[in-house]
Amino acid sequence: MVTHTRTQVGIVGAGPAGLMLSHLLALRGIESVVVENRSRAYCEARQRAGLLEAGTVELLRSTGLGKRLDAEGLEHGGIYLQFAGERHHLDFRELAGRTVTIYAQTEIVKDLNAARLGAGAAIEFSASDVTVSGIEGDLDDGGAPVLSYVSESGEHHEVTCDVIAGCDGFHGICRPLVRDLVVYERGYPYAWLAILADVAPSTDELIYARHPDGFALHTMRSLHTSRLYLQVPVETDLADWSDDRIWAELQKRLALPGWSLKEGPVLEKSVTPMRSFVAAPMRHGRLFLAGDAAHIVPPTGAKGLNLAISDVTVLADALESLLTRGDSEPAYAYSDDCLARVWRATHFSWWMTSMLHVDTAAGPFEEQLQLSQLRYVTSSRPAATTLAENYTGYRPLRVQFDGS
Ligand code: FAS
Ligand code: PHB
Repeated sequence: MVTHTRTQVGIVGAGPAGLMLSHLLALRGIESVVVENRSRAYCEARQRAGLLEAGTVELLRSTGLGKRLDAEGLEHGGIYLQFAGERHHLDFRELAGRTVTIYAQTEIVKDLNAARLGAGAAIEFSASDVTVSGIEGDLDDGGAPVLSYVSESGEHHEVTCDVIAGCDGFHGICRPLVRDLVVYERGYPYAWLAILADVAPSTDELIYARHPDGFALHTMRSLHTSRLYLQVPVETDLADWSDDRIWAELQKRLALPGWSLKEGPVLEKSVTPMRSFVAAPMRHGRLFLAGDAAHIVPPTGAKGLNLAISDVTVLADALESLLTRGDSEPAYAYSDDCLARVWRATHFSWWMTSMLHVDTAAGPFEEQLQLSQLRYVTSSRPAATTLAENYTGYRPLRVQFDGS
C-alpha cells in the first residue's frame, strides 16, 4: 500500500542544510517535508563543525534560533596563529569589525529539530529506500517531482512536490541526479585526527599551529570541553593512536614557553579525510543541491557548516519568489549565486590548509614559503585583514528577518 501526499518542497537530508531550509521556508509560509535516513539521535550526536561566522549567528538569531546560542555560545574576537616557536593573535574585531562564535553543529541540529518538530513539521527520520524522480523540465513548465521513501514503520510514501532540495551531504543520492555535472576536486596527503576531551580549554581563543611534525588545532565546545585536531597521514588507522600518544603529539605541536596544555579524558575520537570538492551546477530541473551535497572544504577554514547555511538562505529566497510569486529568475540564478561564495570559501580553506599543514612530499622550499606567508599574515595589516575578512564570513549573509 502506498500513501500519496503533496507538498511544495521535498527535502532530502535532516542535517544543518535540510533543517535550516525547512525552517526558512516555514517562515515564508512554504510547506516542506524532510526525509532523513538516520535516526534523530544519530543526527544530533554526530560530532562535526564547531565555529560559526558572524552572518550565520545573525541569521540564527533573526529567525528565532538564538536562545541557546546566546546562552551557551562562546563569542571569539580572534584566533592565534603559532609557528616557529611564536604565537600571534589576530584581532578580528579590529581587523574586520566582526567576531565568530563557538557553538557546535550538534547543538544547531538539536535547536532546529526542536523548532521544526515543535511547529508540527513533517520530518521522517530513519527512512529507507529514499528516491527522487521527475525532476526534469523547466521551472516554468509546472513539473511535479516525486520524493519516495519507506518510513521507519515500513510504509511506502510518495510525496509529489513542486521542487526537491538535495541536502543529503557528500554521500547522498541527489548529486548523481544532476545531468552534465562538472566536478572540481583536490585531495590532500593528510587527514585530521579529532578528539573531544573532558577538560577545560587551555586557551581563550582557537590556536592554529604549524609545527615541523604537522598541524594542530586547539578549539573547544564549551568552557569545560575541549576539541583538538592533529594532522595525521591520510591512511591513518585510529587504532594506532592511543589517548596518551594523541596527547603527547598535541603537547609537542602546541608547546610554547610559559604556556601549558591541560589534558583530560578523551570522550570521542575520529579521523576525517581532507578534500576540496565543488560540483556544478547546483540545480538540475526542479532539483536544487545545497550544502555538502554540492561542495566539501577542508575544515581548516571552518567553512563547511557556514556554507551550507549560506546556500539555503539563498535557496529559501529563490523558492519564495518561485512558489509564491511565480518569479523563476532567482531560482535560475541560484547555482551561480551560491557558487560565487562557494569558490571564495573553497579558496580560503585551501589557502589556510596549504599554509598550516606539512606536506611530507614537499621540501624545504615549500616550508620557507609557508613560514614567509605566516610571518606576512601576522605582521602586515592588509594581509591579516584578508584572513580576518574571510574567516569571519566574506560578504556576510543577507539577514531577512527583523527577529519577529
Ligand atoms: P550533512 O552531511 O551534515 O547532512 C546530510 C544529511 O543527509 C545527513 O543527516 C545524512 O544522514 C542525510 N542523508 C544522506 N543520504 C541520505 C539519503 N539517501 N536519504 C535521506 N537522508 C540522507 N565543518 C566545519 O565547518 N568545521 C569542522 O570542523 C567540520 N568537521 C567535519 C567532520 C566530519 C567527519 C565531516 C563529515 C564534516 C565536517 N565538517 C566540518 C563539515 C560539516 O560540518 C558539513 O559542512 C555540514 O555537516 C554540512 O551540512 P549538510 O550539507 O546539511 O550535510
Ligand atoms: C571546531 O571547533 O570543530 C573547528 C573550529 C575551527 C576549524 C575547524 C574545526 O577550522
